[in-house]
Amino acid sequence: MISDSESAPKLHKNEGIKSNSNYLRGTILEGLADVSTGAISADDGQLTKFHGVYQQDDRDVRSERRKHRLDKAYSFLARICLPGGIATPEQWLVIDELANYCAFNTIKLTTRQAFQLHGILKGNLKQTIKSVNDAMMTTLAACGDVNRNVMCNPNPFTSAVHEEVQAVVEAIDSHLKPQTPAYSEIWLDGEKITSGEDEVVEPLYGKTYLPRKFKIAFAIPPRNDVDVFAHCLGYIAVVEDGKLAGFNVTVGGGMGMTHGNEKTFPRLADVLAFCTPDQALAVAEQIVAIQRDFGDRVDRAHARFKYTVEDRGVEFIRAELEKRLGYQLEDARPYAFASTGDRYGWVEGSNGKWNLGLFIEGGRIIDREDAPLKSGMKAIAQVHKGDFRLTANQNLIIGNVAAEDKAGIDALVKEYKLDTYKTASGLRRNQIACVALPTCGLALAESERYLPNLVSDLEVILEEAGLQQDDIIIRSTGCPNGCGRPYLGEIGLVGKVPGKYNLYLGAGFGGERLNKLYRSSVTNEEIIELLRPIFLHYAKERNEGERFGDFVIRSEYVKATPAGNRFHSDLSESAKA
Ligand code: SRM
Ligand code: SF4
Repeated sequence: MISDSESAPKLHKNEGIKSNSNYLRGTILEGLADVSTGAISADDGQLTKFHGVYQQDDRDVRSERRKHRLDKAYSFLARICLPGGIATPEQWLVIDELANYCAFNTIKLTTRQAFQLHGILKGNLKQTIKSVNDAMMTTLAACGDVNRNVMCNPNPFTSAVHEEVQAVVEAIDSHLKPQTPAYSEIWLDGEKITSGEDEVVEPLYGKTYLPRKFKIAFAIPPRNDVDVFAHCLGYIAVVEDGKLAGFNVTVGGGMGMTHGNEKTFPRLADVLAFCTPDQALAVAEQIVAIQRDFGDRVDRAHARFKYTVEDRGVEFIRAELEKRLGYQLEDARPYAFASTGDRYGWVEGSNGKWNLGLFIEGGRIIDREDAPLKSGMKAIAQVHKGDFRLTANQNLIIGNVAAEDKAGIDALVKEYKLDTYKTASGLRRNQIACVALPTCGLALAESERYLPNLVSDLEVILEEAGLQQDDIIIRSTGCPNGCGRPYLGEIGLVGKVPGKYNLYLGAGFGGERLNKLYRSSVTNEEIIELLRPIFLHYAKERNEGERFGDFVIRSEYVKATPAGNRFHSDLSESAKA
């Protein structure tokens, strides 16, 4: 007879780290105080993620330092949450100033509408996080096995509904934050940022939190700029007679996979049901609780909510949700998306204020000799009276500008060469590249430092084909984790080894279809050679209004991917080679 202890599968070791951490305290404080090393312990490294902090090292100098028997060049990444991507000019100036104390002296605008500061030395970490909190922002739950920064279509201009949706976003974001006092104890010298008792204060998460990270996004059709189907839980605003009627709720999206492991795959969310604005928060809480109770705590590669939905089925999730809510939800209502991209240039908002969409290559705010972006953004933040909105495409909107202030902003944009959206090709304007090297410890190949150069090479072909201004979505990542949502690129590049990428084609322009592997392990030259005839073919034979991703399927370069569980099937012989 098999005893319970023999038959129960062994939980992943991170479950023990969480459980024994005294609600995310671990020995982080002791580790920070240890001046003999620039690093912290591996277990604490898992816990600091919940606090929005990752330990990293500069991979550009790793082998050189190894040769000289030096420790790795350790530093930390802090991710700063901005629900819906909104920051004030004052907050921008704080981040700008903090970046000056970081090894890389840059601000990164992420694909989930957050700020990242890379290269913080251990000794500066506490003061950095304190300054972030003093400016009414937080790094809490920017990472870790909890709900992360809640995303929202950041464009304030389309309708008053946007403001209403943003209010729901902020309520859910705040409601799903971990409640442990550990964060304030460690980073804010014990200041209490939450009400409640000092003891157990995790009514939703409990002491082992979630099996894995959890992500929520809100989209407002016709724009799907947040890639709502890539998220664990999504809300698609339903606007009827100019009013917010509610949301179609989506469940089970996610991008990450592992090369060579077909049990892992990107998956687009299913549309589950409709909820009213008043029900949205309870829906989020109960979906998170379902994942807490049913998610896989044994195999972290199978622990995302997308696998819970895939394995148990969307009907099970709906029934379980309704049981926990104590009421039935209505069926989903019609919706339609037109694109996942951003709008550039000036657009007047429904409130009469103006919004300027800027293209920020790779989301990297940095001073380069030819383009002093960081100084330019600082100069704008010093005079701007509205807000900033980070987009899910790593771009930036200078929001809520009064008509009389437009000329002043324009002059600064021109002076600091922030108006690259005017000259960038359609392909460049629609690019996303994840960070990858030198900071990302998981990168197998370059991404942020590679994609702009590839796009320059491809622009020569686009020019020849007359496609310079056509919007074509290209996305790259340095590994298959999918931080730049590459499986939703009409062209997707995913790093395999240094200098080689898997080339994917055929995602839907509105973010409703995954792409498919076209060629495996190809070099830069091979990518250009492979794409050249396809671009020329597209220019010559596309139907009126036909998108590149649809064309490559109609022309049989790749088969369509109807669902995540078919991502690895229906490959052509050359893709398998
Ligand atoms: Fe990500 C891990 C960067 C959005 C899927 N991601 C990482 C880490 C922290 C590497 C690590 O664990 O050591 C990267 C830090 C690199 C660096 O130096 O900055 C990293 N992810 C990023 C950012 C900064 C990419 C960017 O260029 O903007 C994005 C930060 C978002 C934010 O503000 O929260 C970022 N990551 C995403 C997205 C896109 C999204 O959510 O829309 C995904 C795919 C969607 C999803 O979650 O399925 C994503 N990141 C991952 C994964 C794979 C998760 C999985 O299910 O397998 C990892 C690795 C992991 O969790 O084990 C990862
Ligand atoms: Fe790093 Fe991979 Fe994410 Fe790129 S996709 S940032 S290489 S984990």
